[in-house]
Amino acid sequence: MKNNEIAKIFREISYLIQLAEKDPNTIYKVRAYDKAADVIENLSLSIEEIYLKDGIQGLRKIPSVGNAISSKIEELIKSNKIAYHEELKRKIPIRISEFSKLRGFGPRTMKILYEKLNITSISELEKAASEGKISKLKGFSKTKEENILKTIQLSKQNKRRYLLGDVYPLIKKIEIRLTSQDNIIRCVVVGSFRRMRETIGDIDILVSTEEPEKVIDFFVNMPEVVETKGKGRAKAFVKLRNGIGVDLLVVPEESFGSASQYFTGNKDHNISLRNLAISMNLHLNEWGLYNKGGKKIAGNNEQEIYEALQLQFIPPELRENCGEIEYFSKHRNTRLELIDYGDLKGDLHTHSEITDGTMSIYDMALHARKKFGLEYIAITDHTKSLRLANGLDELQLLDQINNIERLNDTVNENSTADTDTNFRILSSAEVNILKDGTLDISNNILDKLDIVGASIHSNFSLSKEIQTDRLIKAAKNPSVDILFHPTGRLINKREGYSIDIEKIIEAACETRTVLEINSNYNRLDLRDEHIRIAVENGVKLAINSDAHHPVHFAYLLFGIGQARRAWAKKIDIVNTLKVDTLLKSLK
Ligand code: DGT
Ligand code: CA
Ligand code: CA
Ligand code: ZN
Repeated sequence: MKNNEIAKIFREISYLIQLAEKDPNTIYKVRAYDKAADVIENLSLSIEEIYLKDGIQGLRKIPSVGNAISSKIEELIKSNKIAYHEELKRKIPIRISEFSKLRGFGPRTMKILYEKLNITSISELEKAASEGKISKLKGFSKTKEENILKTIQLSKQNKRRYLLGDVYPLIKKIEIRLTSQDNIIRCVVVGSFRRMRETIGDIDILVSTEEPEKVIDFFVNMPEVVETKGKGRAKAFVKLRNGIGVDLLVVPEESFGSASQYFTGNKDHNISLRNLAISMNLHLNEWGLYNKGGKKIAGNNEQEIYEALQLQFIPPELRENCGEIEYFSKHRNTRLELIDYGDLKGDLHTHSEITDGTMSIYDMALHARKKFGLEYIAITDHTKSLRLANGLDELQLLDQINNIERLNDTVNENSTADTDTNFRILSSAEVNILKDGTLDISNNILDKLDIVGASIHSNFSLSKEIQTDRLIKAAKNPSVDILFHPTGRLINKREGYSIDIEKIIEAACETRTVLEINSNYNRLDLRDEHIRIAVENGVKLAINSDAHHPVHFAYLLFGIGQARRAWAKKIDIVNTLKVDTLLKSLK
């Protein structure tokens, strides 16, 4: 029995106690089960293994696991159930696992619904709500009833999408683990992950092997797997601890290319590609590309499939059916010099501990250079009107310029002979754009900085017209080189302030202001369609991490993926330039 299954049962017990027992002392019991569930869920060692090795004594060494809990665990491992849990379930026949997926149905609400209306399942809840029975209960209203119906609808669609950056490390770990299996010939994570979409619905993994059964067995038994939803001879579908689903597809080696093409998608790209094949008297599916006589003419790798269809290889990020098939068939011999994952030489948006970052300027620089191979970073600490982040005033900013000048010597003194280029810390700031479009630091100070970024951190709800003018005014400011995270959106959390993005792109073009692609995976701002408009209008872009800690330089990967999806070329991105050329190219 896995840790999270044990934890789930303890949580159910806690929930049921709150429904069933009237004794006020039960609160301690409830807390004990909740705490144990938390600890067990986050334990890296397997509870079952601890028990098998050290028995009940071993269990008691786990924090928050005392005599009562440890004997419950023993009971669970030995008999696969806990008598107390079964007894509670008999008393209260509510389907807890259904309600735990719904927001707002804690034990207190459920107790009322159960006692007054005898509701035990979501379908009963839905029925009662649509018959108007819930709004009649004390403490409930018509609005509450409508919200219940809405919540049920949403949970039915179950459209949770995961942020790429939240699942990226986990997916890479699984990909590497599978790739290193002896009986797996090739492995690639396909689907939206390979296309570097900003959010991922589910993970799709493709492997080729001569031992499908063994590979599938290995896959469904990985430690991250909490539930096997389906298992066949050539596929498996599981759920991971964090809730995301994974499809595993197993193909013979000779179909690996066509299958990776098919399962990378997207669906519309596939349909267009298949139609192109048909127009050439060919047939394309996940097993291969076939001619009229049924003979397979390609399938081992993607390259040969695209070639046989008289196309250049189309990078996965571009496979969105947004003109890529037409483009790559017309331009078979010229390369689209897309921005690539190793192309960035610097990062123009980083924070230090002086404001809301967590490391010294020196450490940020050192990590950027040593761990991420960058040649320069701009320290863009916040300015004074952002008090929450200890924003710098004019004098502190001038101080920082001097400090950075000195640090530039230190950084390069300590460098080893194997680094031939000098590292450069640029003095900069993330200046606040005030409500009226002016900045909170005067231009004569800003002009002493190497580079200036400006962004909005307040007054998000102005009208579209005023908000647009506000940003345009900032772009027209001769001291402002870059507009940081231009729309202010947070994926899945916040729409961003309302602006006319085309007008802002126009203003950026006229004033030669750079627009940022903020690589923080919560932002990815600008978004792909806007980047594409910017690129088409000759506006330059900067792909920045907005790092508040050195590990955040890793976010640059997501910004690059975003830029590629939007067809941005290396020459469109200013921080692919060497630092001197970059500084000369700014307005
Ligand atoms: P997601 O999971 O919502 O983030 O997006 P995808 O693109 O990963 O979609 P998913 O997981 O449903 O399917 C993976 C790929 O398999 C998809 O990108 C294209 C291919 N595929 C799935 N269903 C179909 C289909 O009905 N027709 C075609 N041509 N391809 C499909
Ligand atoms: Ca998927
Ligand atoms: Ca899928
Ligand atoms: Zn920032």
